[in-house]
Amino acid sequence: MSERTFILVKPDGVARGLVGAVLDRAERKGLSLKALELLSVPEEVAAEHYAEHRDRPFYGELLGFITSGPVVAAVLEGPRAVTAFRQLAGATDPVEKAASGTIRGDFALETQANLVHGSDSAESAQREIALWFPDLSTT
Ligand code: RTP
Ligand code: MG
Repeated sequence: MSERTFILVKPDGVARGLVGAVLDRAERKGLSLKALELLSVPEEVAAEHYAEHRDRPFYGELLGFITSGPVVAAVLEGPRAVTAFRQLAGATDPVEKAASGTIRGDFALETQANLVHGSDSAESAQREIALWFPDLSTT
């Protein structure tokens, strides 16, 4: 059973030229691209995307960061795609928690500027795909 996940290469990843490295790891894992776009994130999309963190102390800073430069948004598909990409990304804290061999563990130093986002559940993926790629068909 195939599923879809939503991912971002965050502004730090685009600025550092790591888009190819991220997509390369995802594709080599076996996930396939269903949608791909380079864009500046509208404020409303950023706020909605991270709505679950609305009450956290870092929310304002997080919105500032995610809108600070272009991102690459993508939809990936494959068996257990949500978990598969979260494994590739590694834990949120790239130094103390992310294992080496993961994207964050190998390429990032900061908890905020941690290069990538990946949906954390199939429900989140559905919500995020509808938000970022409203025209993408579900078939
Ligand atoms: P993401 O949603 O971006 O895929 O990351 P995640 O699931 O691993 O982590 P989450 O808890 O959802 O946090 C979302 C993003 O907010 C930033 N963050 N900053 N300063 C802090 O303590 C802090 N905690 C989280 C990170 O950019 C994190 O990826
Ligand atoms: Mg998250």
